[in-house]
Amino acid sequence: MSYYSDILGIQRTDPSRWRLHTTELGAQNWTYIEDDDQLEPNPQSLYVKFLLKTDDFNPPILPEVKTPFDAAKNGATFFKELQEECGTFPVQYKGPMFMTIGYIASCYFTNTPIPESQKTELIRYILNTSHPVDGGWGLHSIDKSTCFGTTINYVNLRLLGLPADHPACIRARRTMHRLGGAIATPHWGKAWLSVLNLYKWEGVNPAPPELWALPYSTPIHPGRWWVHTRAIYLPLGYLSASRSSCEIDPLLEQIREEIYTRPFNSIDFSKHRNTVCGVDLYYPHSQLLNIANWGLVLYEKYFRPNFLLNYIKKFTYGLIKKELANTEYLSIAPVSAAFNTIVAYLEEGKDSETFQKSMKRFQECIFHGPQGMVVMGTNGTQVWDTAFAVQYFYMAGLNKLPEYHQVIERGYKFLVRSQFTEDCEEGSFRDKRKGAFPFSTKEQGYTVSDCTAEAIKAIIMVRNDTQFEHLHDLIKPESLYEGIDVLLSLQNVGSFEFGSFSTYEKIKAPLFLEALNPAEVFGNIMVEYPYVECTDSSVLGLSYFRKFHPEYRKSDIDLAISRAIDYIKSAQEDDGSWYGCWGICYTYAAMFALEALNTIGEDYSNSKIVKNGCDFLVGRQREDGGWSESMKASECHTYIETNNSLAIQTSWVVIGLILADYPDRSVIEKGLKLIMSRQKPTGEWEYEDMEGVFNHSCAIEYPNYRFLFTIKALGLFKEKYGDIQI
Ligand code: LAN
Repeated sequence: MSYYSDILGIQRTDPSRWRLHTTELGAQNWTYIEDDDQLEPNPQSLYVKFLLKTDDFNPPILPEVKTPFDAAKNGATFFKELQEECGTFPVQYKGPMFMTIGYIASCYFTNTPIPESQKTELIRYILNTSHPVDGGWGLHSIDKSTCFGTTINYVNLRLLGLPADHPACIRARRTMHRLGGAIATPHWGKAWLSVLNLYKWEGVNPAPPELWALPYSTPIHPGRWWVHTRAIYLPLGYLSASRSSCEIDPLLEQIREEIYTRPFNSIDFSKHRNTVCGVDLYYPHSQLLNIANWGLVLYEKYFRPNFLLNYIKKFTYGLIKKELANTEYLSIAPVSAAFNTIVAYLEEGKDSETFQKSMKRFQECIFHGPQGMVVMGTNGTQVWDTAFAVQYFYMAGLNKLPEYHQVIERGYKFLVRSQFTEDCEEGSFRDKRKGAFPFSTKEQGYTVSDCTAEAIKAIIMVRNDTQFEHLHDLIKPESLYEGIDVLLSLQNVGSFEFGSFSTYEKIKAPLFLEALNPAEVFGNIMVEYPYVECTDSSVLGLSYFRKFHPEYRKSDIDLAISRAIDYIKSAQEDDGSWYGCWGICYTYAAMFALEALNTIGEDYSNSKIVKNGCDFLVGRQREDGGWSESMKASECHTYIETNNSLAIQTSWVVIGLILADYPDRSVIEKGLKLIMSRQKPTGEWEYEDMEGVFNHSCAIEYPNYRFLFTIKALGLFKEKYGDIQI
């Protein structure tokens, strides 16, 4: 089955045997066909051939490009082939290097075998992403080597079967020891190592599940935290309070002796709760957190009565069950999914439906790609990317050409199917979601403000198009009203960050709670924050809805939009920029802000904010007409470029400038030329650099952006100036 690649000596599987299955609701699963007879009856999709660069992927050379619109059409012709029948555009949503440990640890803990083909490709991905200089790994795939990344990925390799004397392990071990050894790994690393019995729980800062039993009115109640942090600390609290670790075995004994700079038994772990490698630290502990931890350690050691521990375990497991029910056993994202799976195993056993289903659905987060397989940041990007695809085909005027109708139709149908039709279980600390939309799939179950707004906008575009009259009734106006109700309910109108929108919920606790952020490697994880991009998208969705449905809650929507616009204006920095939290970085946020301001008629000629926003961008145009920003910009909150211009960042700026009605067209044309120069004769744009980020420190790829935003930029130009040569 396996053969060795000639150059690197890394074992790999046969790319022509992999198949990707997508369901009506966008769930993605990979299978490897071992049986030769099954190959022909199950042909490989074009997307898989493209992704894995199989020998038989030969896209046609498209007509020569003369105008920006020609480039948009060629791009769309290539891109449409990547769509699945269910309407989505799957991608390997990779970047974070701390997700795979969850899968490996939960399989190891529960004695669940990993299929050989998957094992081979998981190893290959880790080896292919090791740092070229020192053989370690970072928090994300383009990071410097950190103690966290290096330790957990070393453990991954060993548990996946790579021998300790494999050259990659030898190099990684050297780097790990240089960074202080596993003792210096941050909180989440210590937690995973403890689950695997490679570290001791007494050396992990407490994550007391008792917090869940506080009255909800307490500002630090976890139900008020950011949904991800809450979801992770719920099962982590359970596991750390019950000191759960898997059984020790000879392999683990060996690893124990490999990952530290001293013999395992000579380490007093309780002294190392706060030992964290300096290279890893993005958000060091506050004094407040250190004091709280000190008190909690004493409480756990001397004062926590057994009956309370048992009660709280039952209580938290009840909440985990609700989370699993609300997400069809997926959990919000893979970090908590892996912890939840282990807790389900401990509570209900290996044969239980809860454990089996969680384990099965975890597979949807594991995605193949040219470098191998990896656990992604979420179970996909389905709704977000599809909403953009449908919208941008309209904005680029591609809806007028029949060859693009199928893409729009499939995308629209998928979006309609992805709307939430059920609310969450009572007592889940979740808000009303019926009518809203997620980032990935309906089954994942979490409302996101901007995803709701962008999906509603896309759906309305198709519903207004007479060419698709036969599809209008797939969704009733009342269902859109429900979505708008949820969106309006998400605006921060209390005492926090008035007028803004956050990601999944309103801000529910004071922002200074960040002082209790225990994770060390991320910023802004404790509570919801105001996000300018989420606010911009919400304005786009609301104003588009208002235009076509003036019959519904018009005055509420007017008020929400004007409050949101005030927030967007107040979020602009003195130099005219907006800091982007989910894309890299200022170029991303500027595009959204300028588009939102455009919807209320503000442009370069009549708005100082828009003028300053444009001037900030134009002042940073490079010699070749493009723009570029590096992940460092997100980390350091400063505009920092990369060596080369980038097609995506250039598209973001061009879109912003076109929508702001920037008067000097030559600036825009130079940008467009750069975008066109990067397109291949097949219509494709290739990967250039990281596009996305989260929590200020972790980079993540959005592989569809290189089609979505380029097509939008090129098409918007043609819609404004005509199909002209530049
Ligand atoms: C995402 C991906 C999408 C993203 C946008 C829709 C682009 C954004 O506008 C709102 C926030 C959201 C939904 C988002 C939130 C955080 C996520 C889920 C991620 C960046 C993908 C992975 C990340 C998740 C938190 C990773 C787990 C790690 C933690 C630090 C908790």
